[in-house]
Amino acid sequence: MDDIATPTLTASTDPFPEFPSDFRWGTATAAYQIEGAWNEDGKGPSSWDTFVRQPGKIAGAQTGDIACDHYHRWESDLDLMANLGVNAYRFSVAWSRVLPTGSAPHNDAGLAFYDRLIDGMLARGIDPYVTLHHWDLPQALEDRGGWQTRETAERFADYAALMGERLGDRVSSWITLNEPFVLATFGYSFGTHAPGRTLFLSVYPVVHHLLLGHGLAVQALRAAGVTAPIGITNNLTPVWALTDSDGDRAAAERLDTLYNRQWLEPILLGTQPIDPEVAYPGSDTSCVQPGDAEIIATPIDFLGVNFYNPQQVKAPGEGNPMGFELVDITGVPRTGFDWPVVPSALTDRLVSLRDSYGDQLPPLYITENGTSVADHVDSDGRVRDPFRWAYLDRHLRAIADAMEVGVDVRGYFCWSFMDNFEWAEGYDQRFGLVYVDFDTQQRIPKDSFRWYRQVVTGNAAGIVPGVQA
Ligand code: IFM
Repeated sequence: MDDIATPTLTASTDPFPEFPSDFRWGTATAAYQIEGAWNEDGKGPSSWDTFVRQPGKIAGAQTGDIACDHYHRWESDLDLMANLGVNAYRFSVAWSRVLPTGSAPHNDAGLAFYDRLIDGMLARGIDPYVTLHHWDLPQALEDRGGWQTRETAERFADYAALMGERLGDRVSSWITLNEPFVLATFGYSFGTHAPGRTLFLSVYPVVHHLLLGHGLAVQALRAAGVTAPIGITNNLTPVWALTDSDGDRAAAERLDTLYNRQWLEPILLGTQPIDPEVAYPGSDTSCVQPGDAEIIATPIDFLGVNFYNPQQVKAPGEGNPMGFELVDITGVPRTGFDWPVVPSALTDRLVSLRDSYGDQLPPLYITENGTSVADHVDSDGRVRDPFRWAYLDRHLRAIADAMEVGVDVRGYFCWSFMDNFEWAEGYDQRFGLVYVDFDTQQRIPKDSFRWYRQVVTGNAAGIVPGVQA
């Protein structure tokens, strides 16, 4: 019998902490997850358009062909976002919508979509935070090896330059890559995300070219005249050892390096903490060229942190070449995805970033945080999601705790504005503040939407946000 009940999660009844008056309050999405219109107006195919068509890859054989149909509904979606009261919105550009084959010539209709979207945001008082690459690589580049090749890093820089020239007069902040760890690991190592390659430990060229592409893109944006802040978004998390044994601690160090440090330190410190020959046996390491480390370390203005849950590991069993084994974190609430909820781990992660990197750490933004819930529409038409606003409440308080001890956090972007295509899980995991009926495309603001509106419009200070019907 399971005698340890999973704890429930509730919001705090204490008054909300005060956030700075210039704090950025936002929500986040990504192109493939919401836009739909996968082959309209000259858009070229992306790695995700291809991947979702392979049998068995996505739950229920779902695709992002239509997704939230945001490509056609962007105006009413922005109206709803304005109603939420946020002052910032993080979205991504679909590279193959603006450059159908990944490189010139560009597609005017695709560029015009992002012009309209950005102008629509500015007209509503919402600052555009643009992610250049949230995993949907133009298929033409993937066909030539994708992020395994230096060519993709170079084309990424050309694309960044085009975006800088075209949108640079209106974009508030630029994010080069979203979660390169996830793209390299699930896309290229294990193949559960696009492009579905299974390089396993031979993945090092992908790691290197993603970092290089980031650095080249920062330089290209600057060369295009961009003066707005530029950063990168990493998913960063504490990695706990199950016990204090040497084996478990070595395993934690190994995953911490792969998950966090290998993506941060080349950028912040100019040094790669892994020796690729050791960390990635079997990888071709000839991809590293003289001068690459300097390009990767091109200064950035902020670091985007995506946080969902901590990780726990133990020493690997015999024959496991990964160097760690994941161990479930028990005794805490769990999300719809069955992820453990530990808000204090976010405080720890933010404080340890500051402690580890000191003056070399730029200001931070929480560029994603949120939870999936098995939401449903009640008979009165309302979507009650107390778990979600409790999750947001607890994590915002965790961020305030880190700020209290001096960590420089400038903004928070809730993942996600609306329910959307959750990659290999299809539409089964709902992360939105807005419920989407994917049959009718009806949008229904959830209780958490009203809760978050109170937080962002009151700047959170001193209120105990609740939810009205
Ligand atoms: O939906 C994703 C997003 O695209 C990247 N970060 C994690 C989210 C939830 O899984």
